[in-house]
Amino acid sequence: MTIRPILIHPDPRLKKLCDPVAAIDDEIRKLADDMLATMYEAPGIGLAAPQIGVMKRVFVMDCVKDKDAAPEPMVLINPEITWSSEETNVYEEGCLSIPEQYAEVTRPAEVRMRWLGLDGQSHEEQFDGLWATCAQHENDHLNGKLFIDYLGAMKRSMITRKMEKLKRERAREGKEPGLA
Ligand code: K2U
Ligand code: ZN
Repeated sequence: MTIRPILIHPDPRLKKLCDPVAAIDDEIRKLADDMLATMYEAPGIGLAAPQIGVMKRVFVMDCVKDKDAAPEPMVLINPEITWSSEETNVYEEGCLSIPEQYAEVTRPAEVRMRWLGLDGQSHEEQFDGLWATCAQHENDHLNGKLFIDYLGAMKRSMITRKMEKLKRERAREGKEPGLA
């Protein structure tokens, strides 16, 4: 597996609609493997393919919080939200593509999702708590939507300016080429 560089906002690839996966082949299996490795290394509890510059409808998540518990890596291919609760939850979200910026986002408290697994089978599961928040955050990435898109224009532009500054600094530090 390979740890892949994570794109930093603003980046046009983070705003694109991703393409459905046509077949579960070795390329997709390698992508999922690299995404899980990259997520755990970040560390994060979720990661979407466009965050490493791959415009495919795939995200991974593992929201197990107890570090002594066994990890529960999930790979969701061509995911769809088939139901979401009226009841909402507010969570202070972050994003690996918008480092060190956090803001409260209100989302449905529970969602039911259907997806294709690496096993080629269709899966359907209902998520609540942090799993529901993360699944919706990752699904948004596949549609070019970031958590800052739920904020007011002022706060969003302030965060975007901070990220542009961070990218300029990283470029000046001469980070080895290929790091996003
Ligand atoms: O998609 C991503 O950038 C990974 C996100 C997933 C996530 C965001 C908000 C709320 C839940 C999940 C995070 O950066 S992973 C880091 C993290 C870890 C614990 C709690 C919240 C965020
Ligand atoms: Zn994110």
